[in-house]
Amino acid sequence: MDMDNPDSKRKAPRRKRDIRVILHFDLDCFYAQCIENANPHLKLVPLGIKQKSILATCNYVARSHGVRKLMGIHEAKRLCPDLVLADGEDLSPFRDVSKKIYSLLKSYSWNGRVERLGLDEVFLDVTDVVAYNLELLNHHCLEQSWFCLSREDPERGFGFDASAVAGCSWPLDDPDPISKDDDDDDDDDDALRLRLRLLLGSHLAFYLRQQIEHLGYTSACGIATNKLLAKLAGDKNKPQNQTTLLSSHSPASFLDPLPLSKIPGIGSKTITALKNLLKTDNDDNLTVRAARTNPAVSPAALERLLAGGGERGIGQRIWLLLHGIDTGEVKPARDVPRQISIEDTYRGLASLSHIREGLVQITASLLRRMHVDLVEDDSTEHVTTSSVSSTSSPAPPAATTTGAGKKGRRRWTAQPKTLRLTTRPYYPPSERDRYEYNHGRVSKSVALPRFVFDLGAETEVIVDRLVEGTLLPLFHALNPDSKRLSIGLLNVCVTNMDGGNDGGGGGDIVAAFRRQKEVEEVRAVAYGCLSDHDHDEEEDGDVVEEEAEESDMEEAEWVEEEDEQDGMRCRLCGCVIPFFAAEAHGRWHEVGEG
Ligand code: TTP
Ligand code: MG
Repeated sequence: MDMDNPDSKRKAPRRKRDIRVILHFDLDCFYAQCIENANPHLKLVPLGIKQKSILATCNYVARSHGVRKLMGIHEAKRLCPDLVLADGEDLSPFRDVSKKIYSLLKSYSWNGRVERLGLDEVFLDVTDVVAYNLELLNHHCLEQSWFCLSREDPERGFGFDASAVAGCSWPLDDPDPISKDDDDDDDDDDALRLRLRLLLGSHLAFYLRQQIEHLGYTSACGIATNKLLAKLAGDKNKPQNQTTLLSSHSPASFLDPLPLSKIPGIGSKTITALKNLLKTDNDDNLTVRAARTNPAVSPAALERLLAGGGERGIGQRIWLLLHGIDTGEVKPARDVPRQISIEDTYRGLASLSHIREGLVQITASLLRRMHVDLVEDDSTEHVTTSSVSSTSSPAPPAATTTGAGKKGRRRWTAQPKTLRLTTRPYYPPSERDRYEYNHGRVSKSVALPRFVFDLGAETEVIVDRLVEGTLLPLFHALNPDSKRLSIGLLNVCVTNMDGGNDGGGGGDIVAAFRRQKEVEEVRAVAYGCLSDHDHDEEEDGDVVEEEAEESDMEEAEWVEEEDEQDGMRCRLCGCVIPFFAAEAHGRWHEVGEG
């Protein structure tokens, strides 16, 4: 592109037509549905799922009373005095359901491109399934079509009416895609085929939502040609519905009315920069259209504004997002999480014995979680064969029980290499206004000791050894002044999986949230300076990384909104979250890869 030519800077991006069909599933009021299924009598009453003093979510009966996700309990009770509260602190049941639904969707994928986002969202790239079925369509009898779910078994599938889209579509008044005139040119033929693909995608989505319902869960779904549009389309008709974004219209016209903050991948830094450029303070009203059509906004201008942080090409990336273009692939299904992290918050732990107690509890949960997620029965005894696909790392060594062996042979499917401890001081409510949420949050990472992988050892023994030998020394390194302790958060995380398939890939709207540059900027804002701990590396000897692998972090990163006294914007998803809800929201991101 000619950066100096003003015309070239403002041209709408030219692109090859995206012919993919991407589905984005989002479970309705997920935690609430999990609790309702365990207690069916709660289905008809307003239900809120409580985490500390906020609602992680609430069912749609409660929403009809004005109760909302992330609302303070006090406010929710005021709006709906009959609200029934259920505890949502233990995430295990939600994880279990999440895994079931993910596995179900994965079982329908031919190309293995099935990507989770959080606990209740899944992207599926079904381009191949749809292309196969497009060839099978009998255009003379569309109403009685058959959708094949297996290339091998033609009888595995479902009947459907291919003369109409399943569920809602956008725009509503789209003409029947197959009633176009025969004298259309090639471009129109392509457009027609793409619309048919999306129509087929809508029927597959409908069928899959029914399968999820057989497990007891309702969902929303968006069907479009890329991840960005599929996610946003799904939001159009929630709950219990789906929306297909038909491709005959420019994606920009679909995005135009949305506030910029709704666009995944456009974070608060970009919005602030755009506000400055457009000389407006009101970011609530800053729509995609306002940004896209303003003559001052161009890829080159965006690059100049935003590239200071070192990310080259960011101007073009944002420009494409404003036009609804997202080339990010749906990542191949991962059998292991990227990291496992457990944390708890406290009202100022001041003594080492309490800190030890906290670390023991967290580490025990972490170990339990590792055993659930990373250990499998090895009935085949082909212990050298990894069940996890990995191109870069060798398979982890198989581990077997050396004890009584009652549980049979078990093995690690992946082994994390790094252990990270994070702490944050406690600030009493009276002081909270003075500090950012993450003020004082510090982390330190070391190699995860190998004894953790001994499947024959008693859990308590491993936990004690890890706490005494590794975590407490890390804690002291992070908090050298043991006489003035007041700890508000402890987080223990294992990451850097050996044998895991981390999906890789950049240039993706999800990956965009995690760019190292942004994380570093946030840290600079949040902590001021981290260099206090830089020299610890030598002193500790076994410390291998300082603030290691931040680009890997799944944790929510916060930016306090300068103009927003009662909230802060999460850098991962762009949502403005009230201060009191920030912790739960952060935790929600942290379990996202679980
Ligand atoms: P969402 O999909 O955002 O919410 P939801 O499924 O409850 O409701 P919706 O029908 O609007 O999709 O998040 C999924 C679950 O993640 C939600 O049930 C609770 C949890 N969660 C948190 O714990 N903290 C958060 O900040 C958010 C946004 C969600
Ligand atoms: Mg949901």
